[in-house]
Amino acid sequence: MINFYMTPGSCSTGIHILLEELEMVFSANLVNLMAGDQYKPEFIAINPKSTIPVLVLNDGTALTSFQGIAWWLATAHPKAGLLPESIADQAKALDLMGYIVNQIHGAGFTRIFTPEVYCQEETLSDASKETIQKKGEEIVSKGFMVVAEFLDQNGEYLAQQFTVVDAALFYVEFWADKTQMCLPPKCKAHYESMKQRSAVRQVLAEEGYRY
Ligand SMILES: N[C@@H](CCC(=O)N[C@@H](CS)C(=O)NCC(=O)O)C(=O)O
Repeated sequence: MINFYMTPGSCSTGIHILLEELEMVFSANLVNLMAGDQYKPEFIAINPKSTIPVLVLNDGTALTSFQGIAWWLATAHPKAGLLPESIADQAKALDLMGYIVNQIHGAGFTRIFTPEVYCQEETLSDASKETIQKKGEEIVSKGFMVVAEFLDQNGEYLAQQFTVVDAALFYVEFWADKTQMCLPPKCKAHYESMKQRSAVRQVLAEEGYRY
């Protein structure tokens, strides 16, 4: 049985969506990041990076990054078309997914959610917190503007069809929604269209969100 380590409403939501899109059978393991489950020895034994998402395959291989898992899911299930067809288009898709995961999430939202990580002060002052979060908001806003250029007016998909990159874009759009940030119109359209997909609706319901 494939084991999926996840936290509701986090970046693992994007992988959860891909698992449901593929109608995969898997065991879901909740990791409570707020409680520090990611630093417990039993989790470190699976992923020494102390991050989710993690997908442990049937042979025991642990995949420990959004991009690695998304690539494995798409490549192991070629008929599902979760990556574009040509190698050049696949490379472009991975390029964009890297930008979403590393820049919009890693550099942007991380500053907004955990400003203390970016501060040397023992106790984070309100002013420092605000400065770090403002920088995070700038990174996120620019990131969405860049990504919006890859969407058409309907904002349906980033490539010709639904791919793993749409799941990555969805989780950062979801965070923008939750933090009341403005999305460019094409990203907003993409977000709304993603919420119509049955796999997305199922995942949001399972993770405790109502739409
Ligand atoms: N670049 C990583 C990002 C993973 C990541 O930052 N996950 C966050 C949750 S959204 C996490 O596990 N944070 C726990 C921590 O940093 O303590 C990936 O591709 O999976």
